[in-house]
Amino acid sequence: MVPPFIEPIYVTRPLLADKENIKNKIDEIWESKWLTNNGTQHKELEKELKKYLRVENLSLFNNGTLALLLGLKSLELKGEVITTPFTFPATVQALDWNGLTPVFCDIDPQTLNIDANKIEALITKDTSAILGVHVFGNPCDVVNIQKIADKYNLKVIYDGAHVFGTKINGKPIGSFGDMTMFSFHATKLFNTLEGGGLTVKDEKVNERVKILKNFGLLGPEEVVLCGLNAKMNEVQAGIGLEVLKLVDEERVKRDKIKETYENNLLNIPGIRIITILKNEYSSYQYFVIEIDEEKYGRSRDWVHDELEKYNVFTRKYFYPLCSDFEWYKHLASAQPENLPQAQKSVKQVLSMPYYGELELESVEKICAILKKIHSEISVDNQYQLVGDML
Ligand code: T4K
Repeated sequence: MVPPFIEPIYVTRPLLADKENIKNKIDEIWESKWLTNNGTQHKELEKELKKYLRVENLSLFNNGTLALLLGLKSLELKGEVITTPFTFPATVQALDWNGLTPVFCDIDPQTLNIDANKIEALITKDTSAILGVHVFGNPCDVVNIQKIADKYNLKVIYDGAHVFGTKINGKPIGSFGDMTMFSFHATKLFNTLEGGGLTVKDEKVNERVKILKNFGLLGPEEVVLCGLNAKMNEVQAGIGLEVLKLVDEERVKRDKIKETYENNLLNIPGIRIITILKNEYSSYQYFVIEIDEEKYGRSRDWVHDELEKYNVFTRKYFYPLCSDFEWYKHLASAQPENLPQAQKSVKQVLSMPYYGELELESVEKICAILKKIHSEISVDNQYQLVGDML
C-alpha cells in the first residue's frame, strides 16, 4: 500500500530567489523612483539574458504571449501560417490577434513537434510563415524547416516558451529561424513572475519590435506603428536578475530528478519518456511521459485521476488540441483525420511533477504508484484470463 502524499505535489513550483535579496532589490527600485519603461533593472536583465542565451538581439516583454504576438506583427505577415495543433493556446491566439489563419500540420510521433515532412504539402499561395513550437524542450527539426522556408521564401518563427537555455549541437536555440519567443512565466525554468523575451535575427525587425511593445512610439511626439503596451516593469526585471543566478543550480537539481524518474520508469510497459535530452541540450522545463493504454493497462486520463487520489497533480498539457477549438473546427487542416498523430498523442501525454525542490523520494514514490497501477492490472488480467478459460 502506497499512502497518499500529505502535502499536494503539483506539476511545478516556481524557482524562488532568496526573500532578503528580493527585498533589497525592491528597496533599490524604490530608491530609484523608476518603476518601468526601460529602467536600470530592465537594461541589466536584457544584457545578462543576451549573454545567457547567446543572442545578439533581445527584447523583454511583460509575458511570452505578447512577445510572440508583437513578434509576428513586426514581420508584417499576411494570410496563412503553418503551425502545430499540439501547443498551449497562446501560440495560435497570437496568430489570431494578427488576423492570420493557422494551418494545422500533424506532429512527429517522437518529439511531438510539428512534423517537418508534412509541412510542404500544406503550403499554398497564401502561406507566409511557419510557426514551430519546441514542445516540452524537444527542439523542432530546425534544419529541414529552414530548407522549406528558404525554398518558398517563408518566415520562420519559433515559440520557445519551453527551451530557455537549450542548445542544438552547441548552437543556442534562439539563433534558429527569424525569431524565437521565450516565456518567463512563474512556471518556467527561469521566471520574472510573468514575462517574456523575443530574440530576433534582423536588426531592423528588432527595432520595430521595440517600438511595437511601447505603443508604437518612436519618440515622445511620434507614433509610427500600431503597437501595444507590452513592456516588462522594473520589479519583474529585478526579480529576474535574482532568479537568473539560480538557474544553473536548478538545472543540476532537475537533472537528478529526471534521472530518478528514468531509472524508476524504465521497465514499466506502456510508458515512454518524451523528454529525453540532457545537459546543454535539455531545457529541464518539463518531464513528460506518454501512456499507451493497451500496453500499460490504463488510459492516461485514468492515471491522471488516480494520481490525484494520492495528492499528485499532473497535467494533460496540451489537451485539448488547438485544432479542436470551436472557432477553428471549420478549417480543413483542423479535421481530425488530417491530424492522426496529434489526435493520438493528445490522449496519451502526461506532464509529471518536475521542479528542483521536488524530493527524490517523492519521485520514487510517484513511480511506485505508477508501477503498482500496472501490476494490479496485470494481476486482474490474469484472473480474467483464468476466468475466461474456466
Ligand atoms: N507557448 C507555449 C508553448 C506555452 O506553454 C506558453 C505558456 C505560452 C506560449 C505563453 O507564455 P506566457 O504568456 O504564459 O509567458 C501554465 C502557464 O501559465 C503558462 O505560462 C504555460 N505556458 C502553461 C504550459 O502552463 P496553467 O494554466 O497550467 O497554470 P497553472 O496556474 O495551472 O499552474 C500550474 C501549476 O504550477 C499549479 O498547479 C501550481 C504551480 N504554480 C503555478 C503558479 C502560477 C505555482 O506553484 N505557483 C504559481 O505562481 O498554465
